[in-house]
Amino acid sequence: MAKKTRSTRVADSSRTSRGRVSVVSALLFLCAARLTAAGPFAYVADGGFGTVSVIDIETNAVIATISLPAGTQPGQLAVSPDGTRVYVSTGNALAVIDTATNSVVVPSIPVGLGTRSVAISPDGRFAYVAVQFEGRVTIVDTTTNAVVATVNTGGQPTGLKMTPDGSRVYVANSLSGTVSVIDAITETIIATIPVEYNPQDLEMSPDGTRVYVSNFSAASVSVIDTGSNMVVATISVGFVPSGMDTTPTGGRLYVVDNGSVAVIDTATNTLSGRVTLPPFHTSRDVAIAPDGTRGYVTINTPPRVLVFETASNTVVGDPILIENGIPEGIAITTARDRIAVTLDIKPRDINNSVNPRSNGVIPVAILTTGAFDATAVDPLTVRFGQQGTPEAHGRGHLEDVNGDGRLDLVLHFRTDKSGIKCGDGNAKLTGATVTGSLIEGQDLLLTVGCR
Ligand SMILES: [Ca+2]
Ligand SMILES: [Ca+2]
Ligand SMILES: [Ca+2]
Repeated sequence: MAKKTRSTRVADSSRTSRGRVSVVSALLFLCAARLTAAGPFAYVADGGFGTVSVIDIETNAVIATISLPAGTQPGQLAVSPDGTRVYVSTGNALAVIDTATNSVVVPSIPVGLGTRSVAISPDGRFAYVAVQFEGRVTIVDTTTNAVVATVNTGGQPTGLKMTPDGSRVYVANSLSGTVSVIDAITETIIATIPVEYNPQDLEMSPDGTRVYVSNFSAASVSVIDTGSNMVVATISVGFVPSGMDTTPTGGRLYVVDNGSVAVIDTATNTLSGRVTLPPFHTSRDVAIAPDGTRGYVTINTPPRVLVFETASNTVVGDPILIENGIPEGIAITTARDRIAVTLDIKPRDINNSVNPRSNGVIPVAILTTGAFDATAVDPLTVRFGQQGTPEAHGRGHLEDVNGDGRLDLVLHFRTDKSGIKCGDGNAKLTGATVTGSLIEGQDLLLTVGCR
């Protein structure tokens, strides 16, 4: 938050030109550094235990389980357009997760009773939350994390999406069987469109020309033309349709219904296939990977995420288990680049010897090179070792550890929390810069004192 409140106005011209030089050199750093991809990751809200599970969709492994404040019931979530934040609706509040560290940065922004879908404006400035039992949409300023406006829709709003140009918000009202269209500038309702019984989720085509509404009690999907704000098609699907997602190009719409995921061809607005789920699996929501090749379905009972192939419409691989959970909403981030940084475990020790049984700390330096400025790293974001332990003192210090005249960042990590075991040959570090660029690095080590 500190970086958002920091003033960026620069008065005198000498400082302006210096600012330009540093921007240019920062760009040179980025161009010269090697990049590796991070993600994409699926974030799954677990309504049972108040957690959000993070799945690396390259490997389908659960890489983190994030605990939200006690008593919260995570339901739906949305990723910010830049991929740095996930907003989770938790029952009566909104929580914010930092995707660089997979930690909760804002535990609770109270917005009202019965929070459902969340949408983030294309510029990342505002979060829109459907608040079912208050009959309204609450608008949160993401820089101050404060409620700035509410728009009364009535009719128990559940699903909600914003147009890609950020001009309008479409809201499905479950009780009144309508969709409200909110003008984002005036924050007023400019149209109310009747759909069928009990609309739940609301999706938008990537180009913003179509809105899809799953009518839970009518076993149908309504298609709205956003140019005319009229229903242009109603498509029959299975019983109790709920969560939906489109392919990245918008060619297909996936609708979770009773025992399957219905596949709709959006050019003809017809049912073109089905992904059959195993028996007695209660599905809730679906998200399509950014490359469009796979879909991820959350299953309430038994608690898991199933993966299907969009080419064959069949479930593939093993289920991803969400231990003891009740998976609800799912959202997938796009892949982000990680800058490869140079590490020196135990500066001045050429052997990098580590005793895994030690109760002490391991010093690790992130080196400043021609390609990377280590002083730009935010020490609080850094995690080290197999277990991803944070910096032992919550800060780092700057020191030129290799005598090349450039300041390096020195951090300390508790050996017993690092997860380094006898026989390990290297250790990894991840983190982010103060401007949100992801970093990753590793160095060799030699375990000692193991006999
Ligand atoms: Ca959806
Ligand atoms: Ca060393
Ligand atoms: Ca140095």
